[in-house]
Amino acid sequence: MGNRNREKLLALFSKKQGEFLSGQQIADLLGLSRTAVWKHMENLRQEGFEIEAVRNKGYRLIKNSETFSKDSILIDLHTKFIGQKLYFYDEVDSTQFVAHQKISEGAKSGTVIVSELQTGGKGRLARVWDSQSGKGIWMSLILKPQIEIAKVPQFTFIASLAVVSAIEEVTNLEPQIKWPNDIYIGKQKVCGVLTEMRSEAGLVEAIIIGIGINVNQTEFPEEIKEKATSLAILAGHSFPRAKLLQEILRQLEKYYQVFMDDGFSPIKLLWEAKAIPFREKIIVSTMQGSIEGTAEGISDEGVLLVRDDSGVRHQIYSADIDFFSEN
Ligand code: BTX
Repeated sequence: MGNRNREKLLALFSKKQGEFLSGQQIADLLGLSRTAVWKHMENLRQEGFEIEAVRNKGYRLIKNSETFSKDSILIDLHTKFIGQKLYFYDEVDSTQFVAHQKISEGAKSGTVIVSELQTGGKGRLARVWDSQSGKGIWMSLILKPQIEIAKVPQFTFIASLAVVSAIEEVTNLEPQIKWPNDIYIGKQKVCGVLTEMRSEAGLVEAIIIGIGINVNQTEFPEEIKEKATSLAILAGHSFPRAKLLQEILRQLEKYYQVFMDDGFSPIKLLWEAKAIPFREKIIVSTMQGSIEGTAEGISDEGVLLVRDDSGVRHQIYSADIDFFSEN
């Protein structure tokens, strides 16, 4: 099927939101023969779209496909800009790398990169992010807000909040944010967020938010099988990834708008309600070493404040904290 016609057809269905479109209407609008329309429907069905055909009424799209594809994500996304430009790959090294390339090529704010498989998925500090094929959501979002560099870490809060809200919306599970960039359910990790930045002459050129969610895995590699879990393992059934991804993109757009309109304060409040509370006494491990002290919470700028035992207050942007060892 010609790509443009297929996109137009999906856009038409999306606009009609479940109503019937007659074969003749479709043929006229797309400038195709009735036979060509019929062929397009067959192709879409083969891809997993459920299309109902009724004599004298025409065709309608019953529900979103269970398949994970560019079309199944875009068809009823209804965002203003986040994800409206979407690149979908079968395999990449890391969606973060692709995002960097796309920025160099002039990608617009809101551009999203998704891949079925990452061969070099990465976490913070060059750690490996296990990105099995066909099971998870591995995505990067490019944003180009005009903000100071100091505010960039606040985007990890926006992203975590969006992911938690989306998981809550689509599943019955209760995810929680583990500062700074992980999402846990119970004591196991289901998602990691990696916020990167491109800057030029002291200004933010682009922010790249990488999100990895374990959705339908049933097993994990030995090294992480204790600490990692998936939504499917916890719920006992799999989830349609396109639906979850759509919800994530909508929530990202919502909280991004809140941030742009009203700043970090409302994000911080909402984030705190979804976060695992800090233990009073914590050990914070950073690249520079570890600090033992009292957690004083998140500042109005989004940094963790820790007072060490000699009374000195430290501002921590990113670190590893053990939240669970005493339980
Ligand atoms: P992080 O550094 O906080 O966490 C990385 C650590 O998490 C690893 O060292 C490992 O112990 C554990 N881990 C690895 N894979 C998984 C997994 N699938 N589930 C649970 N735990 C795991 C977190 O970094 C940020 C991860 C961002 C991943 C996304 S995917 C799309 C985008 N592209 C890309 O390359 N990275 C981001």
